Amino acid sequence: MAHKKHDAHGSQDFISKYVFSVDHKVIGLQYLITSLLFLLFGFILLMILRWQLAYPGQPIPLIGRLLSDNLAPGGVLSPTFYNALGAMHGTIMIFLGVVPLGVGAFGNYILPLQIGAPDMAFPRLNMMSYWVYLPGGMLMLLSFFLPGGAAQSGWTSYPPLSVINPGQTVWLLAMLLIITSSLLGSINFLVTALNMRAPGMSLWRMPVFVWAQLVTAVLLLLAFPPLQAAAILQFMDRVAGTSFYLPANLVVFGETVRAAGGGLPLLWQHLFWFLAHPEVYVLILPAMGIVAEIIAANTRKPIFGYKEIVGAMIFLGGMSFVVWAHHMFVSGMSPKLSNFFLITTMIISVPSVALLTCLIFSLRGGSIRFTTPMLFALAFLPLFGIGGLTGLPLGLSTTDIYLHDTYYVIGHFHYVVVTGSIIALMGGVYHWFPKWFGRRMDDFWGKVHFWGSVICMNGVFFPMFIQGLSGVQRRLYDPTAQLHNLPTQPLNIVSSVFAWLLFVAQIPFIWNFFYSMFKGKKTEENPWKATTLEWACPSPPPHGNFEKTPHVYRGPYEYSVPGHKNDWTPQHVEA
Ligand code: HEM
Ligand SMILES: [Cu+2]
Repeated sequence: MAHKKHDAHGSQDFISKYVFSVDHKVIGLQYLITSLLFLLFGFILLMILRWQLAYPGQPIPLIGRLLSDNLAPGGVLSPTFYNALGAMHGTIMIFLGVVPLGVGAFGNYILPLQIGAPDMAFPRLNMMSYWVYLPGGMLMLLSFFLPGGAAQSGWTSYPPLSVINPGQTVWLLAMLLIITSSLLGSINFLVTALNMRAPGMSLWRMPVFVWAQLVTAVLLLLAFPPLQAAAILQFMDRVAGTSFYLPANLVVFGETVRAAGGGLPLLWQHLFWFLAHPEVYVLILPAMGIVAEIIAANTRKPIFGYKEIVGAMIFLGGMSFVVWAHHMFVSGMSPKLSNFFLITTMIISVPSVALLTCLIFSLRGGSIRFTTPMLFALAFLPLFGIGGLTGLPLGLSTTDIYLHDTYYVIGHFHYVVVTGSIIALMGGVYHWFPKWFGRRMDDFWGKVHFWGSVICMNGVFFPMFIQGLSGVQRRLYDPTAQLHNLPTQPLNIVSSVFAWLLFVAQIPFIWNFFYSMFKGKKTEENPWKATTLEWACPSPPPHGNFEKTPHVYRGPYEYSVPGHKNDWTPQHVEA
């Protein structure tokens, strides 16, 4: 049912085609460009912050002069601006960068194609998701220029700080928009994957990437409403004089903050982490889906344990709702309760290990093509492994009491989100670029980008484990103010130098991306000789995607099947 009738989609002038578009492909690309820009911006914030960490109290060359006097007097970052950089970095990277990239960009573009659908189930809702996300993101950035400044209470916005710190009101408003956008999106993804599959595309014939998006959508749909509610309550505490989170008789600088009070700061932590733990899987599941697709196409064999991978994803999604308080072991909960969360956390590590093991076994006996996307997928495996394994000591309440709020935690989750999610998403950009633009990215510069990124990422984040183990706290403005931090202070310089080099390593990518978009080598429908349906329509796919609705005859990864003509048999090919 490739729809010839376009009136269902409204007219096709410039604005409705490229700006307020209802086509999932255009919306996917809008998300792609926007989220990449946010990632870059969040990264630049961190490069400024890393100067302070490496050379505490010294003026920042060049940038220091550009910043106004109240942010960086004499070119030296002020402590409050340092906090704002940290908080905004975290918020931007997670809510405006990685999630919109993994779900908004990849999910939107690839999912309908992989299930053989002409578009998302609700194209207008889809457009609205983007047009709520973008203003939300802009509002978030705008807060830097407002009198109160940007949020300073970390990406977790813990009360009581968040209720009394300036800047947080706009942060909350922006979050309400961003959450709304995700909710609208997740409904759309669910209905699309469940209802719009081409004939023959049974659930067990859906590519791993589609499953990953489906589980992700369920997580978003169930986890975000509590945070939405929690954020509204915090907003009320700030502007309407309520006291859901402010404890009674809170004293700041010798003065009692408010006559009222009697709220529970801990309530926020529960509501927040009930979202934010599943969110971790929202960051990583699309990445795993992408890695599976890339590995299948580049080993020329079916991925190992397709059903086990899908089962593990579903189990992971379910379990992710009963582990949240492992972020709160030091909040004074009873040992019985902390044991419950310790045990569920150990259980959830099982499907994660199973998933990774399946992906590693998929390499066995494959005739591997070391293309640029494949290099990213290969790097993902051990590096995400480090991220996952270093999480275990954080899940054990005894060791976490020492490690909590140290740089070890920063090291751990950056291995997960940077050498995990981001590496995979980068691989995905190289993998699907030919589909998006009908042209290829340059392989040489792709490999330069790959090696530069992988080496520098380890250089940035590995030292953090050592710092954390030796007791360096996170969110420190001046690490040298405490004697026990002095021996590891040189590692801060190592980390920062690699962070700046990491930025340099992104330049070939940015150039390659935009150059190839217009001037790259032209490519046909299926340049990787892959089996899934997105490769069965032209590159880039026309409005409505498929000339005629494909019929699906087989599973997603029939590579090197004995007796078949080629070493790949696409899903829509009859025999
Ligand atoms: C690739 C370059 C990146 C570098 C060099 C970097 C570095 C850092 C550092 C040094 C901190 C600690 C800041 C402090 O002392 O307060 C930090 C915090 C954080 N980062 Fe990153 N990061 C990067 C990417 C990311 C990504 C991709 C994400 C998420 C998807 C992320 C999420 C966070 C979060 C949530 C925090 C905690 C912020 C807070 O304390 O409120 N980072 N990062
Ligand atoms: Cu968690």
